[in-house]
Parts: sequence; structure tokens; C-alpha cells
Amino acid sequence: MKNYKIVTDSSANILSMDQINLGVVPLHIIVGDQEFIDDETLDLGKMQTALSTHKGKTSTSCPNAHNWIDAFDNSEVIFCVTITSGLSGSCASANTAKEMYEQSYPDRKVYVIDSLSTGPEMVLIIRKIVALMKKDMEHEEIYNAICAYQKKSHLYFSLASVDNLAKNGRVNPLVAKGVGILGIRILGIASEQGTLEIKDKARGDKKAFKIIAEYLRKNGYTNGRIELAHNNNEQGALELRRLLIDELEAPMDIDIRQTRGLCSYYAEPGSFLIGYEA
Ligand code: X90
Repeated sequence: MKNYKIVTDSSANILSMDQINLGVVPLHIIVGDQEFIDDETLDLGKMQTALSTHKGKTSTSCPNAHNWIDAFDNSEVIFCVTITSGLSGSCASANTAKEMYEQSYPDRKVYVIDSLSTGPEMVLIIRKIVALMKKDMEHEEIYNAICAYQKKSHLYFSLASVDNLAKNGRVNPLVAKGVGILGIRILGIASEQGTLEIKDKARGDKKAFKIIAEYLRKNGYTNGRIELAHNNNEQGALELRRLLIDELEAPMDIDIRQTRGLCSYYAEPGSFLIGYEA
């Protein structure tokens, strides 16, 4: 059997996964003349302090093709799972990397999966690849099955601010207007095109959580897997998990993760990302 590797970018908020050959390519967060690399060395507290005190422009940057190829690590079969091509160049870089790599090594194969999403939905996709591999499926079959799976996997978000998204042209500035009010949550989904689709607003987490549970119920959630990520609100994430288990009979094994660099920059402190299977 050919040796394989799953390679994702740091927007998935994971550094490793049990018993899996996983590589993570970091995005960068730029705060004035400081550059934070979203890898295992990132000091998240330092980054958040820099962000909250810096007055000038801040931004992010995606990996280039060479960063992806380095992470391929000479493997024979590679599955790349990227942040949405609708908001980042990470997927385009992965596709260039695929072309270069397959040209250099005609007997190797790279599958690029555009998550059209980010964070917890990428974790769902990675878990699915692993589950299919355990069934001894052909790589091509796995790739096709993942494309089909993406119709079932979704992302819902609750954002405490959309400032950084608006300032970097990732969301309509009109949406950002007037949402600076403390406690207001912007609720929405990753659209089919892999962009932000705002659905609702709520005052406070409790109301936001009710709307989230209701949305999942109405949009085909029965008892599939759920993955949660939060930015500096573990207490809130625990409450949300409890609500989803109580009201939607969700499975008990919902993983909760703190967002890492990239997602912490755009899903600002107090925000939640919910990946679920319909
Ligand atoms: O290439 C880069 O510099 C990275 C740009 C990433 C921009 C968007 C990141 C979004 C993070 C925010 C809420 C969820 C949005 C889901 C939309 C598909 C999380």
C-alpha cells in the first residue's frame, strides 16, 4: 500500500490528530511590523494583545505552493484540505503545488479538497477521510466520497465582531455597520460558494445558542457529528454543547477547540464556529 499524508492549513485549528500522518501548513497574521506564524510555536495571547493594542492596519496571508510541497514530505498519496477558495488563496496555492508535485513525480497523486468553509468543518472532512481510509477504499473512491460528503457537512458561526473581516474585504462593510454594540452576535453560515452568508443577529450568547440549535434542527441535523471551536470562550462552548446534546440529541463526543491564529483573527474573541453533519 502507498504511504499517504493528510495536509491541511492552520485554519482547521488543529496541530495533530491521533494515529494520523497529518501535516499543517500555517497562514500568517500580520500586525504592523510583527508577523505571527500560525504553527505550534504561536503565542496566541501575545497575538491577541498585539491585535487589540495596534492602531494601524492588520492582515493575514496564505501559504504559497512551496509551503504546501514541503508539507507533502515526499509522500506518495496526499489529501489536502484547504480553507475556502472563496475567501483565501490557500486553495489556489495547494492546486499549484499539486501540479508541480505530480509533474515531478508522475507516480504520486495529490487530491485537493476545497472545504468551501473553515475550522470545524475542515475537521469533519479530515475525520471522514480517515474513516474511509480505514475501510480500505481506493484513493480515487475516497476523493469522490469526500466530494459527496461535502453536501452533508456544514458550518454555522456566531461572531462577536466582524471588524477584521470587513477591514480585509471578506464581508460587506454594510454588514459590519452598527454591530460594534457590545453583546451583539452576527449569526450565519458558510454559503455554497464558500463565502459568509449572514442569517441573523442576536443579543448575547444565550439567545444566539437557541437560534443555532433551531437552525440546525430546521436544516436537516439529526444526530450526526458536531465539532465546535471558540475564541476565548470555553465556558460558552460547554454551554452550547450541553444545549445541542439536550435539545437536538447530538452525540456526546462533541470536540471543543480553541481557535488558533487564523480563525482567532477573523472570528474575534467571543465567537463560535460550529461544524455539523446534516
Ligand atoms: O488568505 C488569507 O489571508 C486568509 C483569509 C481568510 C478569510 C476568512 C477566514 C474566516 C474565519 C470566520 C467566520 C466563518 C466564515 C465561514 C465562511 C466560509 C472564520
